[in-house]
Amino acid sequence: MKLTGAEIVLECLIREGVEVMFGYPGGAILPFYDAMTKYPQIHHVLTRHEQGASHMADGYARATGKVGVAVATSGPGATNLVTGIATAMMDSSPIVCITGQVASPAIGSDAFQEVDVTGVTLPITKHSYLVYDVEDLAYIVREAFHIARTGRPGPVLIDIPKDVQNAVTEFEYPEGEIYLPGYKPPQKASAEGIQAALDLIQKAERPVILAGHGVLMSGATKEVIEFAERTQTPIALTLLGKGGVPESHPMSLGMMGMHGTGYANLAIQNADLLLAFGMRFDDRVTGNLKTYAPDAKKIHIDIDASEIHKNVRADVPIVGDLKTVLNQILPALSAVEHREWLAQIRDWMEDADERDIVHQHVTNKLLAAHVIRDMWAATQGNAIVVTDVGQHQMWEAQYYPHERPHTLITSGGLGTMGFGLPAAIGAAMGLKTNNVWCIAGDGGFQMTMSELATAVQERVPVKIAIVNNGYLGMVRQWQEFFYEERYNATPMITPDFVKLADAYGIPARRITQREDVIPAMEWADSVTDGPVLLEFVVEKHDIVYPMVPAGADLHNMIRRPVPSPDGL
Ligand SMILES: Cc1ncc(C[n+]2csc(CCOP(=O)(O)OP(=O)(O)O)c2C)c(N)n1
Repeated sequence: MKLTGAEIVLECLIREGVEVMFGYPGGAILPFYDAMTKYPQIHHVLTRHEQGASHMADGYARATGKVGVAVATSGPGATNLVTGIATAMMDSSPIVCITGQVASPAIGSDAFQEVDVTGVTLPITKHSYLVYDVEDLAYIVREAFHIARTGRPGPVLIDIPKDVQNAVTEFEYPEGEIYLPGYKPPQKASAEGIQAALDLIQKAERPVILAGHGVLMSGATKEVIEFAERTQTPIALTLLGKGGVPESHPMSLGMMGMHGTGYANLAIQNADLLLAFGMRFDDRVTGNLKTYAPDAKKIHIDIDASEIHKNVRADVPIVGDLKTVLNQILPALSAVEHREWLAQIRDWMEDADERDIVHQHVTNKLLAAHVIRDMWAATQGNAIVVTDVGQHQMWEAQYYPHERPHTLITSGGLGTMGFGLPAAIGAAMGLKTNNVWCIAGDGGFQMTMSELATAVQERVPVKIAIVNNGYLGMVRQWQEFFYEERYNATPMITPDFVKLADAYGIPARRITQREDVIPAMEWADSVTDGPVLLEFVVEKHDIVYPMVPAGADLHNMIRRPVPSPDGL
C-alpha cells in the first residue's frame, strides 16, 4: 500500500502499541498532524508548551512501563522539548520524540525555524535520527522504539524533514529481528562474575544493599527482597529506587544520601560490603567520594557498562540485567546472619530523630512535612505520587513511604523544576486512574502551570497539591546554611492559586491549618471528572533535615537542632 512518510510513522506507532501522544503542532510537522486525522485510534493530547509534552511522555512512560511519545515542530518547538529529553535521559525513561524539520533541501540554510535538533540533543538522547529518505522511515521508527525500551531505557529522537513526511512510497512493515550489531544489551553475568560476587557476599559481616532505579526497571523487587532476607542485609534506597522494595520491610533503611536517613548513611559508611543494585553512585548519594564507604568492597550490578567504575571503583563489576543476575546468584546463596551489624543499625535508628515528625510539632503553623505525612495517611500510602523538585520533593521522600514500584515519579538525576504537573498528567492518562497526586512547590508549579489547561481539556482527574512556602524553598535553605542568610532571588510572590484554578474551571481549596489537611484530601478525592487543586500554605522558613552538604563526607550530616519551644 502506498503511504506518505507521515502516514508511515503513524502506521508504525500503532504497531508499537502507541495509544496516546503528547505534542504541539507547527509548520514543519503539519503533514504529520494532518495525517493524524486518518488514525483516530491514537489520541493526541495538545499540551500548552512542548516542555509539557516531553514531561508528559516521560510521566506516562514511568507510570506504565510503556514508551511515551512526544511530538513537536522544528526550531523552537524542538528546542522546547530539550529539558524533558534531558530529564528522561538522566532517569532512564523510555520516550520517543518526533520532531518536524525544514524540508531537506533547506537544511543548513538557516531556513525559517531551522535548528539542528539532532545536534542539540546528541548528548541527551540514547540515539537520534535525521531521516533523509522516506524508504528508511518505517525501519527507523521500529528501531527507535527498540532502542528506547531495551537495555538501559532512554529517550530517542526522530527528526523528519517536511518533504520526507510528504513523500510517498510503498509501505511494508519491517518484520523480523532488528539488526544492530553495535547494540547488544547484556543480560546474564559470567560464571566468574557470579562466583566472585558470592565469595564477597559470604565473607561480608557488615553488608548493605544500595537499591536504585534499576530494581524497578528490571522488575527485580522479589529477587532483592529474597536476597536481603536470606543474607540478612539491610537495604538503602536511592530516591528513584523508592518503591523498589517496600519501605515497611524490616530490612529497609529508607532513602540514602543528601537528605536520606542518618542511619542509612551511617550504615553505608561503616559497611564492609556494598551491593550496588541498579544504581549509579550519583554525587547526591555518595557525598565526598574520597571518604565514601572507606572499608567496603563494592559489587556493582548495572545494565549499562559505562556506569561501572564511573564514580566508584567496583571490586566485582557485573554488567547485566539485575533481575537476571540476581536469579543467577540466588540459587547459590546460603543463609547468613548479621546479628551484631543489625543491632548496631537499630541503635542508629533509635538515635535518628530527624525523621521523627513528633519533633516538628507546632500548633499554629502548617508544616510541609505534616502535610505530606497526612497525605500519606489519607491515601493510605496507595497514591501514585508525582513530585516537582525542591524541599517538598525531599519531604515526600522522607514522609511518604512507598510500598510498590512505580508509585513515586520524580525527576532525580536532572532535578527539573516544572516536571511535576505535566508528568502527573501523563501518568494519570497512562494509568487511567484518579489516584495520581502531583505535589509541587510554588516555584516549580509556576514553571509549567499552563498545563492546567491541558488537564482540563482532557478531563484528566489529576490531583494537585501545591506546597506554598512563598520561597524557592530549597535554594533558600542553601542560602541560610551556606550564604549567611542572604536570601537573594528566593522570596517569590505567587498568583492566588485558588483563583487561578477557578479561572481554569478547576475546583480548588486553600488549607492553612493542619486539621484541615485530611478533610481537604477527602474532598479532593471526591472530584473524579477532572483536575482538582489544593494549596497548602506552609511555614516559610522550614529546613529539610538531615542534610549532607554538597561534597561533604556522607556521615557528616547537618541534623535537626533540638526543638525550641515553638518547635522550629
Ligand atoms: C528548571 C530548574 N531551575 C532551577 C532549579 C534550582 N532549584 C532547585 S530547588 C529550587 C527551589 C524550588 O522551589 P519551589 O518550587 O517553591 O519548591 P520548595 O523547595 O519550596 O519546596 C530551585 C530554584 C531547578 N532544580 N530546576
